[in-house]
Amino acid sequence: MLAWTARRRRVPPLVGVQHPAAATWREDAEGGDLCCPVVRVLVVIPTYNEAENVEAVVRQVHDALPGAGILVVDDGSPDGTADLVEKVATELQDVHVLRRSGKQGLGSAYRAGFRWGLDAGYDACVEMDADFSHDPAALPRLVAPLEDGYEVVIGSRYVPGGTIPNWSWYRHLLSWGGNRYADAVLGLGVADSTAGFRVYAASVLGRLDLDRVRADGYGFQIEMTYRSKQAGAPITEVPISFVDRVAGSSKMSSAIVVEAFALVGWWGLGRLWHRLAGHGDRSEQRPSAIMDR
Ligand SMILES: Nc1nc2c(ncn2[C@@H]2O[C@H](COP(=O)(O)OP(=O)(O)OP(=O)(O)O)[C@@H](O)[C@H]2O)c(=O)[nH]1
Ligand SMILES: [Mg+2]
Repeated sequence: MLAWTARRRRVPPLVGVQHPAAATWREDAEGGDLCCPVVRVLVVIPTYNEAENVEAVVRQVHDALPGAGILVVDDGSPDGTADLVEKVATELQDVHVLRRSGKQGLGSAYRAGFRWGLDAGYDACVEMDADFSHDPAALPRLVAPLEDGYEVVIGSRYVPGGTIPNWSWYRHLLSWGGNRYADAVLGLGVADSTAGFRVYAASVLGRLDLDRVRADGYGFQIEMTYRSKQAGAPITEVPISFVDRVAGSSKMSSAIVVEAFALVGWWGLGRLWHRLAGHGDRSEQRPSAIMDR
């Protein structure tokens, strides 16, 4: 953490996370000598009716990772969320809004945000909710493993140190059960595959073929984990505290839970078929036809 801060100071315009795969070598502004490779991080925040949260979350993300870009992907929120972000963007550097028409789902918003980030040349994209369930102060810890060559970092509630302080027993059961189910069926080897606070290196996003990712909500997080694993990405989890939103309303629905359950079952069948056909465990191979159907 200390080292991370020190490196960031050497290269002020960028988030100075060392990354073995990073192609960008920057010249030290003062000395003129070659400095460490740095990763340009884009924090992607999907929003739908988050007027009560969005300005504060953008400011806190900016404070936590001053060199990072921020992209809010808003689906035409009737409450004026996008306008609020545009106002903050006149004040803070590297803050952007991607306006889309109509609510198109969380997965679709992230896919659009990742494509935007890849086109703009960022080296890593962070996924983060706008409702303060994901603490902006945890961002430096979340991006730090990029230094060690990890391509996917998951902010996990189910590794030692991870907590969910104020959930009902019902939400606990749903989330924990969903995770165990996805792990058992898909062999993910990850404690929290439904977590939505995570980082992807651009290298893995480029290998994934985002056009083929189809799920939304929890299913989207599981699918991205599965596809990342198949793409051979080194994945790690860091503990986070996940708190329930205080302002605004949840967009979670039973349809999102059913979609995740059904898709995991479908992908699991594909995995089983692949094994029975004698192709071994396909959890680290290219995505199957069954997944893409
Ligand atoms: N662009 C876009 N953002 C969305 C959409 N649905 C939800 N979001 C945003 O995605 C983030 C997560 O949504 P939440 O409503 O908090 O859902 P959740 O975190 O899965 O569920 P809770 O635990 O109940 O909060 C928030 O920032 C939402 O504003 C959508 O269709 N489009
Ligand atoms: Mg939420």
